[in-house]
Amino acid sequence: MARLKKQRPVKQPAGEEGLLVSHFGVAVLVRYDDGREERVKVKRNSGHVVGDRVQVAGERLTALSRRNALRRRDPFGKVRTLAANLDLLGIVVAPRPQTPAGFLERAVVAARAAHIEPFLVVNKCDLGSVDSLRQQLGDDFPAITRVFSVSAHSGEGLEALRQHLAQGRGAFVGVSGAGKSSLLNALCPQAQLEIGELNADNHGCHTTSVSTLIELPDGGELVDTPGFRDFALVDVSSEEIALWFPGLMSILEETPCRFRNCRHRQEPGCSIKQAVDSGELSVQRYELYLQTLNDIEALEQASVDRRKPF
Ligand SMILES: Nc1nc2c(ncn2[C@@H]2O[C@H](COP(=O)(O)OP(=O)(O)OP(=O)(O)O)[C@@H](O)[C@H]2O)c(=O)[nH]1
Ligand SMILES: [Mg+2]
Ligand SMILES: [Zn+2]
Repeated sequence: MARLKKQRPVKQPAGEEGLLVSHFGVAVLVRYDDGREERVKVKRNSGHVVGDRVQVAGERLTALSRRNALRRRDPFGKVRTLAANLDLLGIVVAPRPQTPAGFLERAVVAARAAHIEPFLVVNKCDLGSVDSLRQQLGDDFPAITRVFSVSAHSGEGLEALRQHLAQGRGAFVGVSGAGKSSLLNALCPQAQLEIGELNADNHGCHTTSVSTLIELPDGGELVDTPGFRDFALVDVSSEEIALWFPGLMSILEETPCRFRNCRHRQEPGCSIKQAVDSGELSVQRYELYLQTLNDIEALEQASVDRRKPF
């Protein structure tokens, strides 16, 4: 008779459980469930991010498993995790500084692929030039249920945004200078985050350098993140991308292409190509999709090449 192997007890990480609310590179700030906060040292690039549930035992910090994480690739190709365990992603734009083409689309894809609900925040509504931006976003992102027009300066539109954010844990992303920290301060005056002026070219000055999770007075939590100019995708394969891409997703849901693995370039029976030909999908949107697809395929090919023997 086979002897039953003695089962080893599963080792539980001991310590007090809390939430990682800020990351300073070589230390993190942990908020415990009773509201106390403690700074704990970590190794640089320890992999812990804001939004992680952690256990702290003395100097040792262990991250518990995540439900999701929002990741992007920086211009040097390095994968950056912005925050973990998110319900909502607010993509903040403003008439100035302008948001580069494709930023919104890729941020929406990253959020949807991670099961995070994206929404748009059009900030600086007090500036007269905001109407055309608002109109264009309404046309381009019809599948996004919520577009909030707000002003951190005048307070316009903040009540509706506050109610939306009360649903769970969210994060703001956007280019430097869009007004993410200003909005957080307006939503939660105790936050007292640093604000930076735009430079002479109407660009932000990368004022926020660390992500911080703020508890909102009317419910919900919100992570302020440092601004960046491109949302290059991680976690999304060339096969999946169209399924999440704004404008393409709804067409594919209604009329799937003939081939399940269609990349929507030249394949026969492609409903995306048909939608471009009929004008249902704009050429600019389609080109943004192709550009993003090319980028992802190049990364996939590079990773195949790395695995090849010499
Ligand atoms: N007119 C106007 N200006 C605003 C508004 N919100 C923010 N600003 C200005 O925009 C500039 C940038 O604001 P920040 O809040 O620092 O922008 P940010 O997105 O946090 O920038 P980073 O931390 O660099 O990513 C500041 O000069 C703010 O005063 C607004 O509602 N209206
Ligand atoms: Mg900021
Ligand atoms: Zn197709």
